[in-house]
Amino acid sequence: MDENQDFKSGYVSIIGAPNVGKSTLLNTILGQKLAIVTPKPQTTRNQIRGIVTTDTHQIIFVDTPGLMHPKYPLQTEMVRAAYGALGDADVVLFVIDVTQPVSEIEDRILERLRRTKATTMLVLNKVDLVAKPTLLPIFDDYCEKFEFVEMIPISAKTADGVPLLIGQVCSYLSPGPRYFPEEQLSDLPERFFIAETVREKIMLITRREVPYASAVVIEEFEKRRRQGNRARGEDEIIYIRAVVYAERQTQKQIIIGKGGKVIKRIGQLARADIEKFLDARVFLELYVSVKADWRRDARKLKELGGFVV
Ligand SMILES: Nc1nc2c(ncn2[C@@H]2O[C@H](COP(=O)(O)OP(=O)(O)OP(=O)(O)O)[C@@H](O)[C@H]2O)c(=O)[nH]1
Ligand SMILES: [Mg+2]
Repeated sequence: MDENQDFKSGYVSIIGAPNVGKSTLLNTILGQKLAIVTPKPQTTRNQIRGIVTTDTHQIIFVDTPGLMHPKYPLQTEMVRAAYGALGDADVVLFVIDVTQPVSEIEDRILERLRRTKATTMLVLNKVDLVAKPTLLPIFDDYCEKFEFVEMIPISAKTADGVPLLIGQVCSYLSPGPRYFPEEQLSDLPERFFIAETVREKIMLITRREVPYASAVVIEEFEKRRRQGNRARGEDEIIYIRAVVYAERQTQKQIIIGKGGKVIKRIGQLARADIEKFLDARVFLELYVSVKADWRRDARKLKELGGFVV
């Protein structure tokens, strides 16, 4: 805990419709990839906290699943995780995609925001894709709808406007303690990020229902020394065994691919990212298994653990 009276801290929740760029924004703010990002909606399934600490402040940014009308229990949990992030928030960043028209779900989110006490900012994302004048009617529209303390155009992808956004967030924080040690980037375990990295590659490579029917569980995560070279630190390798769950046998076959081609590619891509993330050499073993209709089954959702808060 920091005793300094000038030190400020707080929780900042990032919420919005699916695919608007919430996870990209979290990663850009942190300067490191923490949350997975794909062009497909409903990529994020739980709250992901990323911590920024400086000499003067500590901000805990909370990325959340994109809000939608839930159709099955996994989605119900996702919506709960997203709205759950409003409870503790000192500041809420309501993110919209300026290339998309306002959706019905966004009006619903605004209704919900009216009932919270948090200071709310509108973040107009993806401005790299549009000409500046197209933003004016969007500002006008949202001005009428809600009393945002700030409306900030950004590109989470290019980082344009992001330093300004962080500065604005800081100006609304109150004096508070340093909740986490200064070098800590997240309160989630490494295993979570490893599972998410594998899931990202599945989401990127597979199509239709398969990305949504996949879950990843890390069964083993162990540091091992390679035999014969015990003296040298670089001979340490991290052994990871992960299981990919599909809902059906046909999906399992798609994830494995002909002669194991697809799962091999998923493994190669994931391993490269995991090695970067852990800054270590990694041996990644992937298995594919079926857990019938796990998205619709509360008990199975719990069993798969780790991906719902
Ligand atoms: N051009 C452009 N693309 C962006 C920007 N921000 C995000 N994207 C892209 O938008 C897509 C969705 O980004 P995500 O960060 O996964 O969006 P999200 O809001 O976290 O999505 P969910 O987790 O599904 O709710 C990805 O293809 C990103 O690369 C931006 O500022 N500019
Ligand atoms: Mg996301």
